Amino acid sequence: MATELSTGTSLQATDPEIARLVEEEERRQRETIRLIPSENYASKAVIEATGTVLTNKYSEGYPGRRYYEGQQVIDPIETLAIERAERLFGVDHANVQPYSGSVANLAVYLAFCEPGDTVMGMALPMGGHLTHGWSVSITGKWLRAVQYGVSRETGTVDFDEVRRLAREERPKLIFCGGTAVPRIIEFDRFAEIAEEVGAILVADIAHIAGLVAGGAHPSPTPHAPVISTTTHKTLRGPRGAMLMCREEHAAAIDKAVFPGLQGGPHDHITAAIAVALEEASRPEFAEYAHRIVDNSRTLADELIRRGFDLVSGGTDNHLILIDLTSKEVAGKVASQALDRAGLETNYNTVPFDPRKPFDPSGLRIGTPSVTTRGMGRDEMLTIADLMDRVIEAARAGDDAALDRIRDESRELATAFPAPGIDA
Ligand code: DSN
Repeated sequence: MATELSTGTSLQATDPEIARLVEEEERRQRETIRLIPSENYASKAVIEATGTVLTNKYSEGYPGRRYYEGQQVIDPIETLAIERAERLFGVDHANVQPYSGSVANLAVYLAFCEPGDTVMGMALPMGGHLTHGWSVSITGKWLRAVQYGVSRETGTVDFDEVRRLAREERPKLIFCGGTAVPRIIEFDRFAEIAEEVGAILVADIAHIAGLVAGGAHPSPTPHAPVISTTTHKTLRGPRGAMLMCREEHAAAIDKAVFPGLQGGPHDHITAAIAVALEEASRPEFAEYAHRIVDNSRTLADELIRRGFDLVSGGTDNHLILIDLTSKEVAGKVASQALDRAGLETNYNTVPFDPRKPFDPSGLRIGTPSVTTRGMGRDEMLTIADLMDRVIEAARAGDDAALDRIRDESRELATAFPAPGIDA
C-alpha cells in the first residue's frame, strides 16, 4: 500500500532528484528497525521548527548583544532555549549555539586550555569519544592527551587507573562520558579525582542527555562544573549541541563558542532545540527515558540468554556493546548482515580489541529509537531473536535467510509508527 510521504511540493517541483532521495530515506527509516544508540526520531514539531524562515537569519553574538540588527524574534527564541536548558538540567548557565558535539567539546578546550596542555579522557577504543583526546583528533594532536580505559575484568571504568593517571599527569581537564559506555557514569567518583588534582571535570552526556533529563540516569550537575551534550540522541531534538556550566565559567564558555570557534548560530536549530527541551520537560518524556532503559535491559538479558557476550556483562542505560568473538563473526560482517535484514546497527571496537577499528570485534546497539516508536518487552525479545538468526545466517553466508528476515523486520517496524515520519 502506498504511504503518503512528507516531502513538500516545493521541493518536489524544484529538485525532484533530492526530493526522491529524501522520500527514499523516509521510507527506509519507516521500514527499518533502528538500533544505532546515538540516533532517534525527532518529533514532527522539532522537524517543523528546523524547516522555518529562521534559517534565513544571521545573529552573531548572544541575546541582547548581537552584531546584526533584526533580532526582535531571534533573541526571545534563543532566550527560551537557554532558559529551558537551564531549568531541565538544573544548571546556572547554558549555551545553545554549538553546531555539534565535537565543536562543543572544542569550545571547552578553547575556554580552559592552551595548546600543549595536559588533558585527560577515555580512550576511543575503550568507549570514549574522538574529541576526548584520541590521537587522530585535533584534541589529541594539539593537546597532550592522557587516556584512561576500562578494567579488563569488569569492562567498567578503571578508577584506580583514572586516579593514578590524574595524580601523575595533573591534567587541566578531565572528560568523562563517551560513545560506547553501557554503564552508569559515576560523576561523583570522577569529581572526587578531579578535585584532588585541581582539574575541571567535563561531563560529556551526549549519549545520555535524555536519560538524565528524564531521571533515568544520575545527573552530572552536582558534580561537573562543565557539561557538554548533543541534542539529537536520547534527548530527541534536532542535530545540535549545548554547553552547560556553573556561573563562574559562563563567560569563558560563551567566549569560546562565539567568537572563539563559531560565527552565526543556526537559529532554526536553536528553535528546534527549544521545542525538544519543552518536550523533554514533560512527564511522558520521563516515562520514555525509563522505558528506554527497561527495553535495553530486556534486550541485553535476552541476548545473554542466547549466548551473546556483552561488554561489562550487561547495561544500565540505552546502549549495549556486544563482543562477537565467541560468535565467530566480525563486527562489520555482522552489522552489514543486520542492515540487509532491516536492523540498523554499527560495528564498534570493544575494549582491548585485537582487531582493527575499521574491522573490529564488536557491535553497538541501543534502544532510544525503538522505544520512541513505542516498542516494549515483547518486541525486544523479537529483536533479540531476529539478531540471533541474522548472526547465524551471517556466519553461514546465507543471504537468502537475511532477505527472509528482512520481511519480518519490516513488518515489525511498520507496526510501530515513527514520530516525525508517520505522524
Ligand atoms: N557519532 C556519535 C555516536 O554515534 O556515538 C558520537 O559522536
